Amino acid sequence: MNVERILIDLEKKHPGEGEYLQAVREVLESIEEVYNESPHFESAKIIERLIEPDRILTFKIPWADDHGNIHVNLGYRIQFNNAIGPYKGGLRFHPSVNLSILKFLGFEQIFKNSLTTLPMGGGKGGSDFNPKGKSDSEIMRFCQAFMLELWKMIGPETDVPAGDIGVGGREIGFLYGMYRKLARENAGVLTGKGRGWGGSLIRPEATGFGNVYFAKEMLQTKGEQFNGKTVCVSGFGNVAWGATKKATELGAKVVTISGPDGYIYDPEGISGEKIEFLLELRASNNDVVQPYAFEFGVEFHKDKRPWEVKCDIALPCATQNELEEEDARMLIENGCICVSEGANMPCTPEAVDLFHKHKLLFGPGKAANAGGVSVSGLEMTQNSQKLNWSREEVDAKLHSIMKDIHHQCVEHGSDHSGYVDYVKGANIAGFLKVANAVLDQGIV
Ligand code: NDP
Ligand code: 2IT
Repeated sequence: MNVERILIDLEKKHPGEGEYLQAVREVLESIEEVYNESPHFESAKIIERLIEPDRILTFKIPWADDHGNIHVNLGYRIQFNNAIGPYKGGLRFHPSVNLSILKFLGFEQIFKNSLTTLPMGGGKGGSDFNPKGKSDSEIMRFCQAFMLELWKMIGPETDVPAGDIGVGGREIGFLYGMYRKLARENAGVLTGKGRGWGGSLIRPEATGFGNVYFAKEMLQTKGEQFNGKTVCVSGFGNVAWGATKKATELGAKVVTISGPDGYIYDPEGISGEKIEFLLELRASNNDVVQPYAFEFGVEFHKDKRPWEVKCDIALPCATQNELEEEDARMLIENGCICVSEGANMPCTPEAVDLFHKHKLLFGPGKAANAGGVSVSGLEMTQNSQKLNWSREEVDAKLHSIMKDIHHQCVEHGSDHSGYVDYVKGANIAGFLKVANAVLDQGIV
């Protein structure tokens, strides 16, 4: 495999799709050696078959706001690869959504889902709809209009969407209601459902909990633990909330959260009712964290990122490319020992290089945030069995999956000095399972 040639060809076909090309480059660079050791991968054109999605559906979504004004948004579903199970991955509603971002997320999802040990392929979807400032009834009408197109593409054994940025329990409810009406069936076609209608306990917490479980495994390799550590978290959504809750439970002090408006610094630690306040902030649809500073009388740093705050552990949980080289440098200078990605691709390649150079424990999103989709997989199992598992049962399974993912990374990412490159380990382990499935199933 010639990585540069593949990327040049890919860029010619998809000019300007920066995030997608960035994600493909990272995977190709990690797997190059393993790939070249097995000539049958090359002869079966495995890479060419994995880097293009199976298909992309794009559609328009006309909807009316509360004043009767009509808006038209774009909707997408990318079915990337289903060699190991039904297409599976979230829906993102955010004004920045475009094909490049959804293709990067869908591509990552293939390998992430492969690492979970569960039978799930990779997909992603969403819309450039901006939920900010919308009323509940506007969100409902938009979700219904979105599903009016999407339902033809999905099914419990075909493609199972879930949440992502801007899509949480409320949106999944509106989407599911419309699917049920159109398809005339109750099926596990979406995950992240409400507890009373097919949802799994722990799903809302799963990504954040899983991220902390993964970081805990990384810390253990150095004889370290969360207890007594200072943690910086970015974002204030579903993932940031779960990570803050679990890190605090394990005895750490989470001192920051952030939003598009800046970050708050709470030296006493974000715990108890303060953690639940995050949910109120998110549900307010205003996308600002500053109200936390008013509510609890702490510092707010406008238009800044939390990475300048001294911490032992950093958990970026907001969005892609939110932690750059300069931020990485500040974290290292301040003595940070571990960075675990709750968001998808929050650290730029330059930041990741710096973490590796300084031998930090660095957990890439496709391993460290796989807890969310893992519990989605467990929700699918419960739906198929028509059973509900207890909180303890789901949490124990999540914990064991995160340990397994960590183990796979160590197996494929350790060098002769014992340092673990978790990026390499996750990419190789995730890739091998999918590539072998594609090989086994012939040219389709
Ligand atoms: P949410 O919508 O619950 O929260 C995301 C929040 O982060 C939004 O409030 C958003 O605000 C904010 N945000 C966006 N950009 C920035 C920024 N630059 N700095 C600070 N805050 C920002 O989404 P989730 O918590 O579900 O998702 C967060 C990340 O985790 C995403 O990368 C997602 O792909 C990833 N993830 C999510 C999983 C899940 O199960 N939900 C599973 C695995 C990964 P605004 O809208 O104004 O930009
Ligand atoms: O990025 C992700 O893994 C998610 N947004 C969760 C996907 C899912 O299907 O639960």
